[in-house]
Order: sequence, then C-alpha cells, then structure tokens
Amino acid sequence: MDTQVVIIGGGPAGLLLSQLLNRAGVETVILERSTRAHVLERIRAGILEWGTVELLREAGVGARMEAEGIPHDGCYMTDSDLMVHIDFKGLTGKQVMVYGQTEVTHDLYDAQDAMGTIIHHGVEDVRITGLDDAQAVVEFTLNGEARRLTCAYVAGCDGFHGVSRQSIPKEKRQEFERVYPFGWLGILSRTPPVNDELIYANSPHGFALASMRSETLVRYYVQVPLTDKVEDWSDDRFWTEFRRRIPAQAAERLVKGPSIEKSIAPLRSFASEPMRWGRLFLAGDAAHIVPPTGAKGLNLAVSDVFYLHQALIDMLKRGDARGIDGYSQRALARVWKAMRFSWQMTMMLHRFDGEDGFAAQMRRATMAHLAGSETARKDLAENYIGLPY
Ligand code: RFL
Ligand code: PHB
Repeated sequence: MDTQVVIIGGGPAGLLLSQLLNRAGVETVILERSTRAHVLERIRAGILEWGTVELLREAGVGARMEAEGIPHDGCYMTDSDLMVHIDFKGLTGKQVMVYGQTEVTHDLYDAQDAMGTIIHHGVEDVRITGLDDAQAVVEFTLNGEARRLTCAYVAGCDGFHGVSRQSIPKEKRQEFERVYPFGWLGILSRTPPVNDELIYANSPHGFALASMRSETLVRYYVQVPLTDKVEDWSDDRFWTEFRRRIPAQAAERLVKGPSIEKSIAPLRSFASEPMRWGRLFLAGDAAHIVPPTGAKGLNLAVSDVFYLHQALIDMLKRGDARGIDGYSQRALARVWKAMRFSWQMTMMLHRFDGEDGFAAQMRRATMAHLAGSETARKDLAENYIGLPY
C-alpha cells in the first residue's frame, strides 16, 4: 500500500485528522482541490467550543490559539431592545474561544508541514474505488498527470460539495435536508467590537449577529433574502441595516469602517447517513451542514475527527475494529443534537418572508422565556458551549 489513510480535503477536518493520526504514527496523504492561499482566504467560523480547544491543544496546535484567542464567558440574545445575557461560565462552568477558522487552518498547515506530511494542492478528478476490497484506491489528476494511491482507509473530509459522499451508492444513503429562505451577508472590518460579547439579535427587520475576530477586527452579519447579491450591499447600506437591527444601547457604541471582506452564505441543514461505507469514512461538512446560527459547523467537524482518529488508530495500531464499526452511529448521535440546536436557534432568531404575526409572537415569547428562566438559559448555554464527546 502507498499510504495508510488518504484524506480527501485539506480544510479543518482533513488537516486535524491527519495531524492526530501522524502524531500516533499513522501515515497519511492529503489531497486538496484548491490552492493553500484559497483555503486560507475563506472567512468562515469564529467560535470554538472548549472541546475543540482541548483537541487542538492535544494535536500540538494550541500555542497561537492560547496567545491570540479570546475566551468568552457568555453572549447576548436580544429582541429589539431586550438583551438577555447567557452566562456560559456561570451556568455551565465552561467558556468558548473566539479564534477564527482561518487561524486554526493556518496553524494546522504549519504543523503538518513540520511533520513532513504530503499535501497535494490543485488535485482534480478524484475517484475512490475498492471500498469493499482488501485495499482502497484513490485516483486523481495532479498537474495534468494521472495519479493513483492505494491505502487501507479513505477519509472523506471534502466538504459539502466534495466527491466522497457521492462514492457511497445512492440507494444506500439517506439524506435529510432543510433549506432556509434566506442567507447571511457577512463583513469583516478593522473596527473595535460593538460589545465585548457576541450579540445574536432578533429584530422586526430581521436577524443580525455582532461577532469579532480580535479587539480590532469585527465580523458582523445581517440576514438577507437569497436573491440578494454582494454587489447590492454597499458598506453604507450594510451599516445602516446592521445598526437598526441591534439593540439601541449597543447601536450607540457602533464604530463603522470600510469592509475588508464581504460575502453571502445560504443557510442549510443537511445530514447524510451512514458516515461510513466500507473503507470510506466521512467527517465534517462532507456528511452534514448546519446553519451558522449555533456556531456548530466547525465544531462538529472537530468532534467527528475526535471519534474517527481514535477509531482509525485502534484499528491500524491494535487491530481493534470496534471504533470504526461504531463510528457512524457515534458521530451521528452528536451531529443530530447539534443539528436540532442550530435549527432551533435559526427559527428563534430569523424573520421568515411572508410570515404572519403569530410567528413573530412565538419568537418574542421564546426570548421572553429565556429572559425569565434560568433553566432555559442553561439549556441554551449547555448546547452552545458544546455537548460532551
Ligand atoms: P471545508 O472547510 O469545506 O473543507 C473541505 C475541503 O475539501 C476541499 N475539496 C476537495 N478536495 C479534493 N477533491 C475534491 N473533490 C474536493 N472537494 C472539496 C475543499 O477545497 C476544502 O478545502 O470542510 P470541513 O473541513 O469539514 O470544515 C467544516 C467547516 O468549514 C464549516 O463547518 C464551518 O465553517 C461552518 N461555520 C461555522 N462553524 C462553527 O463551528 N462556528 C462558526 O462560528 C461558524 N460560522 C460557518 C460560519 C460557515 C460559514 N459559511 C461560509 C458556510 C460562518 C459562515 C459564514
Ligand atoms: C463568526 O464569528 O463568524 C460567527 C460567530 C458565531 C456564529 C456564526 C459565525 O454563530
């Protein structure tokens, strides 16, 4: 065999899996479609659950995160001017970490380079076969040349649009999906955060989120119709809209500035079962997508990798197949709980086009219940900081 595990996709799931396997003495090769610069340019997640923080430390990539990440003890859920504080620390004893996915990916690439792992960028036409045979085969094109790798296992970490999931026969896959009728327009701007903790804002004009990457760099979002294009949103239009969706006491402190990135992401819930097919294992967005409202996408990719790295090490080092046999069920049990939380947060915070007054009252009542019930806040906090692995 050419290598033990071929990993399709050099995003956070693929890189972290490779890093954890390499540290345990398992050999990997990573195949990534895009250039490294492109992977690192994509602005995505910003919030790490504590379990994610701990696994990154264990993988030997925690140093910069410790120095530059910002632990957060809570966040705000707001409804017009009602601000409900969710005290993660007080309610659960745990925190989350503000540290961008871009930085996590950067740290993982540096660590993998130091390990000397082979990472092929610009890989095209990946084909996976032999999943029921004595060894798997991954064929692909690199710099116009046909290549082939044999391996014991394939990890499909190639995101929602990847090829791995499609390598499981269609009739053996069960897919579940909700597509929401709106997207998030996000901007990055070199300005100080409007609040020291994140604000998830429900308003009559739609949802807004005030997040950050550092004390001097903000990440703000507004809910937009799916038909909107980035070109429809000048910086001025964004700031006006964002300002009227956040509570007045926060809006007073808002500092505007030019955007340095602006993009629109559609919102979707999606899961494909099973997450294992013969010698193939799916992890991260390749198997499931959640709307960003619960900050769960990256964290779910990491919990999949937690289960999968242990399972592969047990099999490859000790011949113990219990982990790989139980992987799909174990990973999906956690995925579905995060799926539910992300869906619930999305319903609680967004305005649906054409909705009636009842829907708005339900959102308002949910928020009022949060304000009045420590039990409700604790339930939210427990899910937000991350369910146990
Ligand atoms: P990725 O990051 O999509 O990486 C997959 C990689 O596979 C490559 N690829 C292929 N390579 C070879 N051959 C092929 N055929 C290939 N097809 C694809 C791709 O180029 C890519 O490099 O998946 P991964 O590793 O599973 O990581 C998942 C996360 O990226 C994702 O869940 C999060 O970004 C979601 N998300 C958030 N998650 C959180 O936990 N907290 C957040 O605060 C949060 N905010 C967000 C988000 C996602 C967003 N967008 C844009 C969807 C905010 C936004 C706006
Ligand atoms: C982000 O900072 O990009 C972010 C934070 C929290 C979310 C989604 C995105 O729920």
